[in-house]
Amino acid sequence: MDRIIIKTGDITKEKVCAIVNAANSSLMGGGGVDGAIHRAGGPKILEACEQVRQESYPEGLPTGESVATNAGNLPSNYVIHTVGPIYHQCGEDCSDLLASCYRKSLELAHRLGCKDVAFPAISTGIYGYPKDKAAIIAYEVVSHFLNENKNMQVHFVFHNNSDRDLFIKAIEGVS
Ligand code: AR6
Repeated sequence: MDRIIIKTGDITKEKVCAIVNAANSSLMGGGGVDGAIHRAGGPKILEACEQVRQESYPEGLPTGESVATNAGNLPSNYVIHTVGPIYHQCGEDCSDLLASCYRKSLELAHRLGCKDVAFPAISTGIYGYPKDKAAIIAYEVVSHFLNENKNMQVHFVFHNNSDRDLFIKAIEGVS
């Protein structure tokens, strides 16, 4: 689909309306893409996350949910924080939870008036989700959403070419 862009790069540099962060339920930052977003975006994002925690999610953001904050110094307008499943903890429920991360982030971006959204490969780093399985879920949810929302565009941003190529190979059978 031509409204899906698959590329290699650093998601913090994406000039889109919203970038998605593979966060953890504390929303207080971490390693991987989460660390990169907070480092590049500066303290305003963390302040907004603290406010979200206090006002809406004192126990933490549940897995599969998404919230939006400002994007601090980043070129995007919003950061949408979502909590992917930890693969070895969720068994059969993992795929639904990962699908929920993509779907709820897209719905939130749409409500914010965004026409383009960039995703990292949620849960495929520290949270251990097999990259090929995660690719198919991500692609299916995004394609379905874009079919219903013709004015939107999605960027899948991979940290390196081998992850990008693995994604392209994994979705060959479903695209
Ligand atoms: N741009 C694009 N992709 C990136 C970037 C970047 N700058 N940096 C890393 N990736 P991970 P998770 C890729 O571990 O598995 C954090 O500590 C990376 O290569 O960031 O959902 C959170 O606080 C991988 O393919 O997220 C949580 O505790 C993908 O992003 C936990 O990690 C996701 O890897 C979340 O783990």
